[in-house]
Amino acid sequence: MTGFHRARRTVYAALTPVFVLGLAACAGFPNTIFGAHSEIGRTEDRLTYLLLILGGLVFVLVEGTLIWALFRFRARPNATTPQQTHGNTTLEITWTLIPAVILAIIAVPSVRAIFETQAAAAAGSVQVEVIGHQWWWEFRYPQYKIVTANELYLPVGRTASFTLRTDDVIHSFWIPQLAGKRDVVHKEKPNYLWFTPDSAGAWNGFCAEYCGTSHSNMRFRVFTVSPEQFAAWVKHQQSGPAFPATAAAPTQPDTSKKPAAAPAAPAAASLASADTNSATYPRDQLPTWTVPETPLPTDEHFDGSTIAKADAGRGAQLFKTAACIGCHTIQGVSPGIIGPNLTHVGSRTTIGAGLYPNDMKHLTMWIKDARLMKPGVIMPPMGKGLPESMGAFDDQQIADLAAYLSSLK
Ligand code: HEC
Ligand SMILES: [Cu+2]
Repeated sequence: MTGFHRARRTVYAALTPVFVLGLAACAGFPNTIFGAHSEIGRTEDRLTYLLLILGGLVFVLVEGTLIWALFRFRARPNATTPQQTHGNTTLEITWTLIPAVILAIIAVPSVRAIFETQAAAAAGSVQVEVIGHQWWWEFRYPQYKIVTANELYLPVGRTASFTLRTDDVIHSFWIPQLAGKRDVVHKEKPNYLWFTPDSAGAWNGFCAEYCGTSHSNMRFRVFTVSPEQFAAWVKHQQSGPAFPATAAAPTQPDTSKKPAAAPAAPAAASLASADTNSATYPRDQLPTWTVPETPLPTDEHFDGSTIAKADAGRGAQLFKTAACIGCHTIQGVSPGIIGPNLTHVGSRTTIGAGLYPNDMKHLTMWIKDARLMKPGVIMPPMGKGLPESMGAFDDQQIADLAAYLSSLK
């Protein structure tokens, strides 16, 4: 192989990661930070690119010089000692000045971005109070008197202004495709973040600050919808729990197989009344990356045959007298605030902070033994005879409870 060929091969090998990175940026990687869908995200992107390009230039120059020097002054047979120098004022001034100039260039857009992102949010923004809990997210919309969990709805084109607080340890609020991340550090000293989503869609959100056992299971979903859909969602969330349902049997089919394929089945069609349908993000349009595929614990067993016989009415009665009421709010039913508000839990696409799809299969297993499903959670097992159980429910009763919760659209 000639030197030229070898050099060409080296260049190709070096370029491969660059191409891979480039592809990651444009091929719709679900959690990419490149190509953000909000003005704040784009400001952050521009800074990132600038730093990447300038840093890349410095890297190539410095490494290039180093490699050139290694090659040029390599040991040769019979070589004499090269000319020795000590100190070179011109060189030293040059390599002090160049970084100073680069820093000055970087400082201008950095400081501008700091002022831009720290400015007060536009008037008329949607206010959202975010409260981080180990290991789930509470979302309050004070303007609309809505309390919900783990799924955020935002109108496209209107600024969303977040007040970030934690109930326990430090968390960090991050929606890579929209903007962020920002730490959630204190109960009384909130952090702030605002951005204006510019495209409709469903996005993944994460806790980005290690916060204990289930840190990696502390996710959330963001649905950016048209202002009309947002208004419908608000109206729906403000209404009381959907139970008791008027006519249709609230018993839910097992939709665990393929959430995306659901709408064709007649059973699935009855899941959402016309009202909830327009108020929630259409399940058949959920991008695959927002449908969780967390494997179920193999050591938890639930008698799936109980699901077909589940009765939401019985479940509603059970719920009222169970320990659930001490931890969960269902508007007009129970006052608990330790866990997520369940008033409209049936209209969410996931449970356990984005960990599992919200269907009868996962709901029943969650209620039976949440700690097996998600390590470290406060919610105790509710199944009969389980260690530390705060309930003594058999599988049929758990299926009834789950049917009741899924009816709370
Ligand atoms: C000691 C408090 C406690 C009790 C009792 C309790 N839960 Fe929970 N529950 C929680 C907490 C905390 C979470 C959030 C866990 C997480 O995702 O980290 C939770 C989560 C849930 C979720 C998932 C909600 C979501 O949006 O992700 C459901 C459903 C649920 N609980 C149902 C029940 C039912 C039904 C009962 C009674 C049979 C019950 N819980 C009893 C504390 C409790
Ligand atoms: Cu966290």
